Amino acid sequence: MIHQTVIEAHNAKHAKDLETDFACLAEKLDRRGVDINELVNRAQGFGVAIPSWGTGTGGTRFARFPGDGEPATILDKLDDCGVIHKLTRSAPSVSLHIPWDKADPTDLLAKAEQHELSFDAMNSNTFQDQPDQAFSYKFGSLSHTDAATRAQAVEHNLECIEIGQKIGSKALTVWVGDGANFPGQTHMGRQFERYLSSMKSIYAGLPEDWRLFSEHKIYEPAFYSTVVQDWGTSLLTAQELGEKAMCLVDLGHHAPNVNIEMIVSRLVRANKLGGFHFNDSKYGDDDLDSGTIDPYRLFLVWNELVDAEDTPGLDLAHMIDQSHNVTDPIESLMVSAIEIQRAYIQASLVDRIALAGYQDENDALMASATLRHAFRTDVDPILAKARQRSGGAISPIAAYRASGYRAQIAASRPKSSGSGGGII
Ligand SMILES: [Mn+2]
Repeated sequence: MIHQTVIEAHNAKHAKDLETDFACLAEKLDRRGVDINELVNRAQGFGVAIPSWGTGTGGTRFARFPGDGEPATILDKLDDCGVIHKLTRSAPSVSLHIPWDKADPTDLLAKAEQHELSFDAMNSNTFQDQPDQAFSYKFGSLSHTDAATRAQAVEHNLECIEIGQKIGSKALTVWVGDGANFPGQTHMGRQFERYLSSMKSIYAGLPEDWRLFSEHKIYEPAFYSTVVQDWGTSLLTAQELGEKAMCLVDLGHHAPNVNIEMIVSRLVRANKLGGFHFNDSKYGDDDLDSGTIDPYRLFLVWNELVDAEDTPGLDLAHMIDQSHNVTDPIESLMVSAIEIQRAYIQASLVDRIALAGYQDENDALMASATLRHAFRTDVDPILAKARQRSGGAISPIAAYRASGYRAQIAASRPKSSGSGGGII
C-alpha cells in the first residue's frame, strides 16, 4: 500500500506552488463574486464510484494486453481502489460485478473498511455464460424466449441483491445485451414484454431502501436491435416498474452526436434519473477515459446536474465505467475521477442568474458565453487544494509513480494471461 508519508513528502514539494496558484485563482473568483472555499468544500464533498472491473486491463474483440501486477481477485481490486481513493480522495466507493467479484462478504467488508471504501451499485451479468449455469444466454437472458432461461437470469439478479445487502449496497444496475443480430430474428414487442416481465420479478425482490437502475445501450453485442436501446425504453421500463426503478445513463451508450445533456434534463423532469456511468469515446462505447475526447460535453452534462441539484428526491449514483487498454488502470481511473470532479466544479461556477436572464432575453450569444466562461476557468488549484485538505496528493499521478506501488504489487501478484475482457 501507499504510506501516508509518501503523500506528505510529495505534498511538501508542491505546497508552495499550490498556495501561489490558489491565491491567484481566489482573487480572480472574488472579482466574480465567487468564494473559492465554497468550491473547495464542494470538491471535497464529491465522490465517484470505481468499477471493480476497471482496475484490470480491458481489451477489444481482437486482444487484451495485460500489464504488470493485474489484480487477480476482488480483494486485489479493492486494494487498487484503495490507492485511487487514498491519492485522489474522490473515489470513496466501489461498484461490484457479479459473478466476477464473488467473495465472502466478511472479507469484502474488512478490505473496504481498511481502505475507507463503501460499496455502490451492484452489477449483474447475464451477457455471458458461466461454467456452472444450466441455460445459455447466447440468445438472450431476461428477454429469452425460454421461460427457464429467463428464470435463471432473474434468479441471478436476485442473488446480486442478496450479496449487495450483506455489504451495504443500495442499488442494482441491470444491463442486458439482449437483442437481435438480424431483422426478423425476434419479435420486438414480445421480446420487450418478456424483458419487462422479468424485470418485474427482480423489482419484486428489491428491498424497501434499494433502487433498481436500468441501463440503456444502443448496440453491441446485438448488432441489429437491442432490447433496452435508448433512454426512451429505459424510461418506459422505470415508469412501468415503479418508484424504486430509475434510469442510468452511460455516456458511451449513445449514437454519435446525441445530446446527452438533454436526456439528463428530461429524466430529471420525469424523476427517473438514477445515476451515471462516466467515460468518453471517439467512436465506440466506453473506450476512453472521462474527459479525454470531449470535456465540454462532460461539462454540459454536469451543467444540467448542478442546475437540478436542488430537485427534491434527486439522488444520483456517480460511477465510472470505462475500459483501459494501453494505460495503467489505476492512473486512468485517477485521471477520470479528477476530470469528472473538474467538470462538476466548473459547472458549479456557472452564473445561473445571469444565464437565466440571457435565456429570457433570447441573448443566445451571451448565454453561450456564460457557459464557456465557466468551462474555461482553470479550477486545478481548487481540486488540488481539496485533495490536500482531505489528506490526498496534490498531484495524484506524480505521487503514485513516486510510490512504486505498481512494481510492488507486480512482485506479489501472479502474471495475468491475455484472456478475458470486461467492458459493460
Ligand atoms: Mn455502463
